[in-house]
Amino acid sequence: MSEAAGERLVKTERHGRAGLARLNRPEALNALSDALMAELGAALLAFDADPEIGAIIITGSERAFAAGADIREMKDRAYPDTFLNDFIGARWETILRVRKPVIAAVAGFALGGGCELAMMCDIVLAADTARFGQPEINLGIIPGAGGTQRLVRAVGKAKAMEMVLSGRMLSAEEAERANLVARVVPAAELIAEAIKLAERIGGLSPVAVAMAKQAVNSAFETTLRAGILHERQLFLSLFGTGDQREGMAAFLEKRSPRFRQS
Ligand code: DAK
Repeated sequence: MSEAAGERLVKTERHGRAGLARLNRPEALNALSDALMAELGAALLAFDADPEIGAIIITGSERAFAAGADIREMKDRAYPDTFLNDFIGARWETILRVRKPVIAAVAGFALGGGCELAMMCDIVLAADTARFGQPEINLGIIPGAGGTQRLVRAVGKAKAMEMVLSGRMLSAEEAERANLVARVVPAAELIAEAIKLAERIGGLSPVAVAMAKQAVNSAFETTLRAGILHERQLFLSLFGTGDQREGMAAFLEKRSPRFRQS
């Protein structure tokens, strides 16, 4: 719950087969407190377990997707407690347990942990107002939720090094050029576009979608050889599904497929 007014820190909405989780701490630019991360994790796992939902969207406000982990909460932390409880790292990694596709719909600031959260999502859609950065160096720390690793894989060493060492932010346009985001859309259309994308994915074969996500993540996380072997196993196993037979029959019968969605 939010500090003020007993409001939830993460509000959820359903739009057809799209589940939307909206970060709701506007007064702190959606700073990612422990309580917010716990609510976000619970919302994501609930959508993941819900057969009516096919894809998930995380978004923030017009001004900020999230301006990072909560600096007020972090400022008095001290080693070795930081090491022993790892800032409750498990809360930050709940998103990695979600099998359905997760889309980050980013408007405004996505900084520090906010940029890291977006990078943990499967697809990043950016409003033309979005700004991405890893400004931790200004606080005397470095990124701690994957920023030095996922950013390098997304944008390459040169740009990642500049961002991490200097804290410089990227505009939405620069982030798109650098392959940090899939697409930039006008801010007014961000949520509608994200829902359209989530609904499109959510209408496809759930098992094929989950395996496609796993296979692409293998490219990000393993060697080429291991990734290709993983892809092959997933590909072959899809021939044990009704959705493969339905998808191919529908193509040949020139009709829309009716995938099993639960
Ligand atoms: N934490 C707490 N409060 C924040 C905040 C943050 N990250 N960002 C903004 N706020 C608050 C401000 O304090 C201010 O509150 P009041 O003063 O009104 O009470 C309110 O939001 C509005 O912010 P500003 O007044 O500063 O607004 P401006 O438009 O002037 O500036 C800004 C916007 C985004 C440029 C600025 O707020 C800013 O620089 N914010 C901090 C950005 C930042 O440094 N982010 C990185 C934080 S470090 C880990 C997990 C996560 C992490 C690490 C490890 N593990 C699991 C191990 C992540 C670390 C980080 O993200």
